[in-house]
Amino acid sequence: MRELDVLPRCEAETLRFGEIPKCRYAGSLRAEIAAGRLTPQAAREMLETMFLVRAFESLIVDMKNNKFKPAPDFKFVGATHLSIGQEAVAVGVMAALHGDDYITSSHRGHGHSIAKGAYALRAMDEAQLKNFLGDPNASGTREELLDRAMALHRFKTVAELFGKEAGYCRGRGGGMHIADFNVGHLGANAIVGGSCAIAAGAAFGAQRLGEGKICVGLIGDGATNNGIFHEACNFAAMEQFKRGIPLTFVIENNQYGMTGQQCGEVTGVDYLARRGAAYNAEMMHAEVVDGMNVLAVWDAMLRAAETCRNDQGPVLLEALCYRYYGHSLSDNRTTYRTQEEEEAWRARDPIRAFSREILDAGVMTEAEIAALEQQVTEQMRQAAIDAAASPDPDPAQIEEGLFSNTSCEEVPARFKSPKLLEEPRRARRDGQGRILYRHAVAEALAEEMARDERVVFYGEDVADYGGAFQATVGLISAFGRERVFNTAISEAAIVGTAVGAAMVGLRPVCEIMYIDFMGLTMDQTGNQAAKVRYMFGGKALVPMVVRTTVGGGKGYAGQHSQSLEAMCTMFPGLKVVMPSTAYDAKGLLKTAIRDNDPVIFIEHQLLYTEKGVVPEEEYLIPFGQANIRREGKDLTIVAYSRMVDVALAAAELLAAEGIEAEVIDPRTLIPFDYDAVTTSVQKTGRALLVCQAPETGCFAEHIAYQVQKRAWGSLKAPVRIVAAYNVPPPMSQVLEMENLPTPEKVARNAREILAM
Ligand SMILES: Cc1ncc(C[n+]2csc(CCOP(=O)(O)OP(=O)(O)O)c2C)c(N)n1
Ligand SMILES: [Mg+2]
Repeated sequence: MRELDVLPRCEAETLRFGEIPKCRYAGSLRAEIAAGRLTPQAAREMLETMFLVRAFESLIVDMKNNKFKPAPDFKFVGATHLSIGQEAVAVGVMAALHGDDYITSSHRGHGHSIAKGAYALRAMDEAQLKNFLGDPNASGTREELLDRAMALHRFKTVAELFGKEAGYCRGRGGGMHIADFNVGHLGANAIVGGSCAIAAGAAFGAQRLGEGKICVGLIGDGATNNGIFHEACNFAAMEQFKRGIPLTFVIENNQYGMTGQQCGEVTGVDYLARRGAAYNAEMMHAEVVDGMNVLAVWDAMLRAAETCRNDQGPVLLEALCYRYYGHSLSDNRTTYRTQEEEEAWRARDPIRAFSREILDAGVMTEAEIAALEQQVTEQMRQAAIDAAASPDPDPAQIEEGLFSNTSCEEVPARFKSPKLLEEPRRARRDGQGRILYRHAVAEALAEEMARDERVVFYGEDVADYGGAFQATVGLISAFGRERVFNTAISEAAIVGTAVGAAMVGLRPVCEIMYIDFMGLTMDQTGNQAAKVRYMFGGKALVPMVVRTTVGGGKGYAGQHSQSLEAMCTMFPGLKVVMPSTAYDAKGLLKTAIRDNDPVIFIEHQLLYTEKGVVPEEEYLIPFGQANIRREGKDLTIVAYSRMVDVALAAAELLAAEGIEAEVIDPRTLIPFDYDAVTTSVQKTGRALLVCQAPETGCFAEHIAYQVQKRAWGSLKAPVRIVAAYNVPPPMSQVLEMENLPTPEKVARNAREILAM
């Protein structure tokens, strides 16, 4: 039972909101140096980093205009989302962070990546710099090592822009999807808003892992209108988190989405910081900052970071800034904004403004500033020349890095002995050693949570209630609300936060009540969970599990009865599991939780109350190993999840007629045990595939193709699929039964292909 009662509270009153500070920073470099908050060296580094960002992006402009060619026959391809004009935001934020804090970034993220890398390197000791250089025996002073590391950082950044093997993501991501996990950069995201829940999950994960790190989610003004932003803000501000999540969203408000104007057109608010009022009584400590002033951004971010480190987050900063160029270089920006507007912002140019501060504070002379700019420009050009000459990725390695194919064999000592409120419950075995499928699910979770403190479990109604299907009853009493908690009805945030939390080292298991609701998560599932490893160069581990369920047969109709597993199998990078028995459910779920890759674990609602023998001793079932449920020589029936029972019943009917069907349950769809199916079809010569999804686009179509590819010479008849009709699941019992495969239907199809 929860600690808090919800009593009636209907007395008359006026709800009030607090104040949101706007552009309150009144400092100067001279004053910051005098106060000891900044050193002259730190100021030089701020200027140098802004020059670096601008030099990198000016290079892109020059390459696009053919004013600069890093190699004689070089042709620049790829996105050109430039942040020229916005450098103070990237640099002010990164200058205020610790080297190992996390960030997420956007499609306009060159500046974030360059500045994050530069500041992380500056914070590294000699051993860390040598590690970054990939040369443990590197010689030289720390200054020399840092110079070399900065040169490598520039090179790896440009190499990624060019899609080269030496780039940060081995040319799999490019400039729009750049990440460097070595320095806490969890990735730029070309899905507008796509990173919001990842940032919230990373902050949540970092807090739970107790490493003192925070996460900054850098997003555009346009991203704040996307649902995932709101879900992520709500997730981060949930009151049940007794400690505030160490998350700061920095909205880089450059006034436009692509061309849609934040103020006066596509939102109803003058300042996006106002949105903080929607999420908690602290209004997420919202603040509007002058994003053209690097010191103002740095000051606000320092305070935000402190708030986060004191467990008082989340924080919402809106930095007002301006994108000098169009959305990309193919947008000449003349149709939607005036020259006067551009000039007014350019007059507040962040680099020129900070150069004036530097002069005024006596940190550098005008000549020194000019020389620094010149030096940085030349360094960038040299990086481009070197990158252009470096090798492309090897086409033979195109598949490399998709999965880590590793699992957690040994739990680090720190997480080995979780604090338990009580011993996790074991289901009572019946006389034959059987328990319910749903109890097998709960046992797997309980065992893995007791094994490894990094395993947390959350979703809608999973805590006190134990989930819509009662599959997780009892977990909260054993593990407490720190590790088992309800979320809001925010499917996208449930999956997205799991991605972020997994990327920083937690091992989240989350629940999406019905697979029908996976549609609401598809960006987080297909564009994020599935891609963060491969797209970022095969480096991330994403040890997360999404548990979800399929139904059918209960009269729940179109939006609660679909079999959408093919919606998950179509994204390379996800493993997809569909257990058909209690034994498999337990062994496979335990494997899924230990797996270091993202797993979509699909349970069947009608199997929850089916019993199966489940040993009390620990066991795991490896992925990619089919189970031959019945041997036979006449035809091969492949079925998964509840359809295995249908196939077995069909095999019984056929056996009565003297037909021996072999029934294979692949158990995991990705990876799929092609060998088991191929070997069987080579023996029987006939393949019948059963699934309860509509025929068009179902996973059985993929199996059919693979059977034909691998066992063509053995086939005596066309491969046949028994699937649902191409209609949404109807409610009427008569129609629903007609729609679903039955033993009779499977047996009839078997007879037909045997007659061919
Ligand atoms: C979900 C999604 N919708 C649309 C796009 C196309 N698109 C790319 S950038 C962009 C504008 C984003 O605006 P904002 O968040 O303010 O970032 P900015 O480009 O201004 O940095 C749009 C619409 C996309 N990439 N992703
Ligand atoms: Mg914008």
